[in-house]
Amino acid sequence: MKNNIKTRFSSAFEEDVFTGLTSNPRYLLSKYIYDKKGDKLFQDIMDLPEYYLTNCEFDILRNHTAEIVEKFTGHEGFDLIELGAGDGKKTKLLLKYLVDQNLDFNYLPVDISQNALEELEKSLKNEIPEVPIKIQQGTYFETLEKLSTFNTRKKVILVLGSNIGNLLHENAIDFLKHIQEVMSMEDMLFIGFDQKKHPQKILDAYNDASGVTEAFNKNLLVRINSELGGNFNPDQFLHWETYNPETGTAKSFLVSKIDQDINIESLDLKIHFDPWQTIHTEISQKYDDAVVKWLAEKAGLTVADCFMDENNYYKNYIFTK
Ligand code: AVI
Repeated sequence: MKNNIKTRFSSAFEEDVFTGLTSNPRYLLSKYIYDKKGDKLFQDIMDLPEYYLTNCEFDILRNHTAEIVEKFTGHEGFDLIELGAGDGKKTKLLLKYLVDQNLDFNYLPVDISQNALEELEKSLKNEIPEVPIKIQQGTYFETLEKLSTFNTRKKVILVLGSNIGNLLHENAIDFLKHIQEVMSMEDMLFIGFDQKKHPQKILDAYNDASGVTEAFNKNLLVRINSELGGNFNPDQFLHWETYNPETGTAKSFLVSKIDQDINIESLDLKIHFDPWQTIHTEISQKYDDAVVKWLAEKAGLTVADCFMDENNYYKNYIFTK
C-alpha cells in the first residue's frame, strides 16, 4: 500500500499537495508559495505600507549598526553567514558599515537558488564592490555543516525577516537546534522575531488594502494549476486572515466561496468544496521575550542581547551557546 502511494508522486510538491488536500481540515504548505511569481509577490509585500516588519528591522539595523557590529567582531575576523538572504536590502546596511570600518570579514549568503545568489552577488558588486562575498548554494544545514568543518573562524549567522515565524514552535526549536549544533562557543546567531502587538496592526499587515497578500496566498492555487494540472479558480476563494492574541499566531486561509469540484490531473485527484470550506495555508507567529527565551533554551541556546525598533514592534536577538 505504502509503495503504491509512493509511486503516485514524482515530486515532494505533488506528495505534499495530495497529503494536504486530502487531510481534514485541509492545508497547503506555505513554502510552496515561493516560485518565481511568489518570490516577486513577496518582494512587493515587503514594500507595502501595512507590512511593517521590513521597515522595523531596517530601522533596528540602521539605528544600532555600531552596537550590533561590535558584538560580531572576533579576534581573527569573522564569517557573516546569512540564511535566506533574498535581495539583501537590509544586510547591505551592515555590509556597508563593515567595509567602511575596514573590518576583516567574509559575507557568505546561503540559498537553495543559485539564480537568487548570483543576482545578489551582481547587485553587491555594483553597490558595495569591496564586500568579500562567497555565495553558498545549498540547503541551510548542509551548508552550515560544511562551513563549520572547513573553517574555525568566528561564525555570525544571520536569520532576518522573522522567517522563523513561519514555523510551528516545535519546528522552530528543531531549526534552532540544527544551528546550535554547528556553533562553537564563540559563534553567534543574530535572528529577527516579530513581536506581539495591537491585533489590528497584525491583521492589516497580512490583509493589505491593495490585495498583494491575497495574490501571494492564492499563488498556491495558481501554482497547483500550472504545475499539477489543477483547475482552481482563485476568484472563487476568499483570502482570510486570523490572529489569536493569546497564542500570537496569525493564520492565513483560503475559503471556498461556493460549492465546487476541483480536479488535479497529475495527482489523479478530485475534491469537493462545500461553501466556506477552508484550506489553511500559512502561520506567521508573533512573539514576546518569554517565548523567545523558551525557544532558545529548548534549542540549547542563550539570549545574549536584543535590539528593538522604537515601537517595540520587532526585535533582533543575539543567541549564543
Ligand atoms: C517570509 N515570512 C516571514 C512572511 C511573514 O510575515 O510571515 C511571509 C508573508 N506572508 C504573508 N505576508 C508575508
